Amino acid sequence: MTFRHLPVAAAGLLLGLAGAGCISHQETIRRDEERLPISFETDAAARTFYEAVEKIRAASTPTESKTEFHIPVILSHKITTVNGPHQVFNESVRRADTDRDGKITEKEARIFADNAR
Ligand SMILES: [Ca+2]
Repeated sequence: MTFRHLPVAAAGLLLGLAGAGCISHQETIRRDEERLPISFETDAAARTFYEAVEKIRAASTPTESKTEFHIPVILSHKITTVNGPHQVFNESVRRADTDRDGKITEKEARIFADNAR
């Protein structure tokens, strides 16, 4: 092999490594949490709260985080974590139940719905 064959040899080595098996791993993890227990003072409070939660859910894009790790040619590792719908519900309960008594009153539901985004 002469000096002018070096680029060809290097390219061949890279192709050989790639052909020998670039380890590629891709995974999606769906993460959710338990729904918080909550009660409602009245049916109207529940209806107002749930309508506001749906409004928030429709307006939000799912939370997603990505972890990527690469060693060129040899290893590629990618993890995507997607948060589930209970997180929106639980965050809504925490925002709406302002006195933390485990019950959403009509007033709390109305204030929450007026500020739902
Ligand atoms: Ca309350």
